Amino acid sequence: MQLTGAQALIKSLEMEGVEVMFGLPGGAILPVYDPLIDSSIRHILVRHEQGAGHMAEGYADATGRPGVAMVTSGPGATNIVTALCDAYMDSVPIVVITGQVAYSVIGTDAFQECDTVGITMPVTKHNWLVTDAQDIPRIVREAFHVATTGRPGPVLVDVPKDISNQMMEWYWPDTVDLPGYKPTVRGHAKQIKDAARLMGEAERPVIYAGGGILKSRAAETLRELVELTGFPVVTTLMARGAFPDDHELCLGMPGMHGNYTAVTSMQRADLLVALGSRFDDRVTGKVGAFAPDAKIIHVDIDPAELGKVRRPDVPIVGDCRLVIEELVHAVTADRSKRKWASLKAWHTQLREWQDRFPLVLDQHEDGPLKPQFVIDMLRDHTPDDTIVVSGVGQHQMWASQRWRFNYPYTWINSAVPAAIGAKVGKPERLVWAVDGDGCFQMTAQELVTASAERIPVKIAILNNAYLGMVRQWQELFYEERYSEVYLSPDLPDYVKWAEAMGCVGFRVDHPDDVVATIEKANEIDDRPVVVDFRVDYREKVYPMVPAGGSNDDIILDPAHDKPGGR
Ligand SMILES: Cc1ncc(C[n+]2csc(CCOP(=O)(O)OP(=O)(O)O)c2C)c(N)n1
Repeated sequence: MQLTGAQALIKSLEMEGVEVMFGLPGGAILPVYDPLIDSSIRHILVRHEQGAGHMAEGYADATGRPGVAMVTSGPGATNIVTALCDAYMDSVPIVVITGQVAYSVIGTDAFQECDTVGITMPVTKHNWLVTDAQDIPRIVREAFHVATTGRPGPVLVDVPKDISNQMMEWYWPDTVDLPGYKPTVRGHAKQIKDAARLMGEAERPVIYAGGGILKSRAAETLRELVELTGFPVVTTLMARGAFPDDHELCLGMPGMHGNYTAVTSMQRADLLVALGSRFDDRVTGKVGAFAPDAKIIHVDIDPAELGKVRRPDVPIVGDCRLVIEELVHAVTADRSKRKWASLKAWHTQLREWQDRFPLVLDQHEDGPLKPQFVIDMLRDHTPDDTIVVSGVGQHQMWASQRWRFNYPYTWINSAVPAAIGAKVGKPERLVWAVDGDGCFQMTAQELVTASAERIPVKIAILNNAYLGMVRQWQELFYEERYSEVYLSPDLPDYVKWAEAMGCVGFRVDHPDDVVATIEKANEIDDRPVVVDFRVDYREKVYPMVPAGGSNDDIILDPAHDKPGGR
């Protein structure tokens, strides 16, 4: 069967099981948008290509399936670079198709030409410039394989316009043959045994669970290991939900804005079992002072992670789920041979820290409205499996700290567009984005997309009239010299803006109205909702470990003696 390259591309995406893609057309990708009309694939027309990339990420995070985005050459391609970089840093499997000027004119500064493969090389796991339409099915198969196997990540396929128009003979490759790419998925038997031995000797162990648990769909297996060993678990920002917050062995989020117990348990640990985590600087603080007495077992699918920041005593390359399964067997065998160290004193110590240093809530009846209170009310008045999506800043840290994540795949970053992608992938779930007023202004135009496509996401703006997290740093570390962080509470008018974008808009500035408004928003199912919560701009995120400081120097909320829940 003879097809054009463009037809072959769409057919290849269908063969890969793609049901939905996010994109925006232009000259160089026009040939591919034509056969899309006859395809089963749902296309969601975004208002800015960055949105397409983040939507693909949100879709991938929520469903575990790769997200797909398609954009044109030049500015279309450069607009999606932020999302590619984000997906690369967060190991999110997305496949991005870009149009390119005709292969015959590449290098002539043709209209909307840019070196997309060159620009995106450092922020993709791999990318391809297609030079022959006959290669398209093979390349698409390889692209999905590379994006979703090993350490997942973004890939990009750049398709010149003349290649899209070129005829090819259709085929679908049965297998993928990439001799240079064979990720190791099973842990080394001796290392697994060594790990079990170390685990049996530990008196103050902590499982340091990272995003790799979610990427490898290992949440269930992790629970088995925890219940077998009694080891407490911290879940990093990328791993929130990988282990249920309501479990008695869950300590919550560690790191710069982690809670006292999670941070201090790692500092005092004699063993860290790092599972799919990368010793990020936001977790370790000053590396030289991090967990000084801890031996390290480090499990990661990416060999480059092992020893990158901290030298492990037992390095294990492999898929987290498979390695944890192997660890469960090894631990069971080891425990049948000898008595493991008692964890009683450690558990008592952890409980004492939790009781002494809970997260605080300082909401007065008459206001001002506290952002932490809004998060608590959202948490308490939404179903347990609600998907929570966040921007970046104070609101993100409060959401991550205070939400009780009891289901995996319910915590996603990158705000409005990622929320839209998540809702497309999981239409039966409630999706709430918790956003800052600064972040909202960066990607809000995608609410037009959500309205047009009837994707009923809900957005809670914690409107503190500032780039709050930056303001917090200027207050604490630049002697309250506030430089370019003021935004204004009512410019823009978020309710009017929401309405102009086809959403329902609400405004809340008193604590008494929070719950009723959340409940009203939960009821709306036919369009997006935006709630402008006017919150106290003076609130800061605590606890906090100053950047570059030791985790031992954690600063607690000055109000920590006041009543509040963990
Ligand atoms: C694209 C981008 N630009 C700048 C920053 C730096 N930054 C980190 S947090 C933050 C403040 C965000 O303000 P807002 O969305 O209002 O959230 P808040 O901290 O007030 O909750 C900024 C600008 C960033 N993370 N990303």
